[in-house]
Amino acid sequence: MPNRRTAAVLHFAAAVFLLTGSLTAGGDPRFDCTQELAGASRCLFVTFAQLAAGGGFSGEIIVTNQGYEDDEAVRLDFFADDGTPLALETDSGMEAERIFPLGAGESRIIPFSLDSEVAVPGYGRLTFASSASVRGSLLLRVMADGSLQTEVGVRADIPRSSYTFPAEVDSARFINTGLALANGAFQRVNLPDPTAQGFVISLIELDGTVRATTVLPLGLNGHTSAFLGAGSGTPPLFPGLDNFRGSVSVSAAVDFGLLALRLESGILTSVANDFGPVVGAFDIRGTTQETPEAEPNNSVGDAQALTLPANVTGVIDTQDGRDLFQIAATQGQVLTVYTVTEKGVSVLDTYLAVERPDGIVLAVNDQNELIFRDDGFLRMEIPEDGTYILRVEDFFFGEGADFTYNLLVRLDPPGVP
Ligand SMILES: [Ca+2]
Ligand SMILES: [Ca+2]
Ligand SMILES: [Ca+2]
Repeated sequence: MPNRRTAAVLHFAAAVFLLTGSLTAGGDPRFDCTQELAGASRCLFVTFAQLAAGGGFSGEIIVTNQGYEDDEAVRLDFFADDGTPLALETDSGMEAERIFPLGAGESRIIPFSLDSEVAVPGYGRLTFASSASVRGSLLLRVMADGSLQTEVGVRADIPRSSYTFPAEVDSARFINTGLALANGAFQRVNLPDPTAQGFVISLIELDGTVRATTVLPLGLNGHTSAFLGAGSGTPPLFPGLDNFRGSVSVSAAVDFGLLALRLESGILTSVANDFGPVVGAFDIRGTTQETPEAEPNNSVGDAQALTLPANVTGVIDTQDGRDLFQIAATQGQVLTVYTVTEKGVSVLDTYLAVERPDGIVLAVNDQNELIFRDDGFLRMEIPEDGTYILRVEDFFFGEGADFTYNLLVRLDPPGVP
C-alpha cells in the first residue's frame, strides 16, 4: 500500500498524463506531410493519449517499423495539455519533437523524463508514411521514494471516433476509473478538420442500460484526463458516483485518442480499451416505430425532415445513390445516429455523415467497429443551434434494391436518459 504522499503524486499525475499532437509544416526539410510516397499521402498518425514526466513519472517510447518499406522520416511529437509542444529530457537532450529514419524491421527506443517535482502531463503523436507500417508502444513508470510504484504499457492507437472500456468505481475500496483524451490535430484526407469538440461519455450498466451521460469539452489539440467518480484529485465526471461496474462508451464527432486508466489504492494502471461504441445500449428499434423514407431525398434542399426519435427504413436504390435527412437540434444536445443492415438481406455497406446545410462535414463514419458489421455509428455533441443533415450512402457508391437499411436517430440531453 503506498503512503499518502505517493498516492497524492499518483493522483495528480493521473490527472495529467496522454500522447498526440499538431504538425507544423515545413519545420524540417526531411519531413513533409504533403509529400507523396509510393502514390499515397505520407502521413498516418498514431497517438499515445496520455503520458507524463516529472514528479516520479518517466518512460520510453518504442517505435517499430513492422513493415517491409523503409520510412525515411518518422516523427515523434510530445504535446502539453493545451496542445503546445512539450519539451522532455531524452537521450538527445531536451526536445519536443524528433524526426528519424526507420528502416523496415527496425525499432527505436526514445527514453523521456523531466527534472521536475511535479508531474507534467501531455500526449504524444507518431507520424509516419502511409506506405510504412510504423507502430509505437509506451512504457510509463512511476517512482516514489526511490522505489518503483507501477509500470504501464500502452499501445499507440490509430485515432477513432468511438471507444469502449470496462470500468469500476467503488469509493469504499478506493477504486476509480478514468480516461485521458487527446484531441490532436491529426491531418487526414477526406475527413472533417480537427476542431474543439465535446466528448460524449456514457456509463453503461452490466444489463446494457445507460446509467448516465456527460459531455466533456476539449479544445483543438488539447489533452485532459478525468475520473468517473470522486476522490482522485480532479472533479469527477459523474458527481456522486461512488459505485459502478459496467462499460464506458466514449464518442466524438472527429477522431481522437483515448487511454482508460484505473486507480486502485493509490496505484495507477491502464485498462485495455476496445474500438467502437456499445451500440446496443443506444438501440431504439424496440421502442420506435419504423417509418419509410420519402424520395426524393438526394439533395440538401430535398432532405427529409425527421421527427425524433426516428427509425427510418430506406434503400439506396438506382434512382439516387444517397439518402439525406434533416433534423433540428440545439447546442449541447447529444446526437446519436447509426445504421443497421440485415445480414444476408442487405448488401449495403453504409457510410454515414453529419453535415451542416452549407455542406461543411462535421462527422463521418464508415464502420462502427463491431466485428463483421459494415454499419456506421456517430455520437456527438451538437455544437450550435441549427439544422443538421444526415447522409447515408454506400461506401463503394453501390446502389440497388437490396441496399436496404434502417437509420436510427435520437437526440438526448446529457444526464440520465
Ligand atoms: Ca433511398
Ligand atoms: Ca435518395
Ligand atoms: Ca460501412
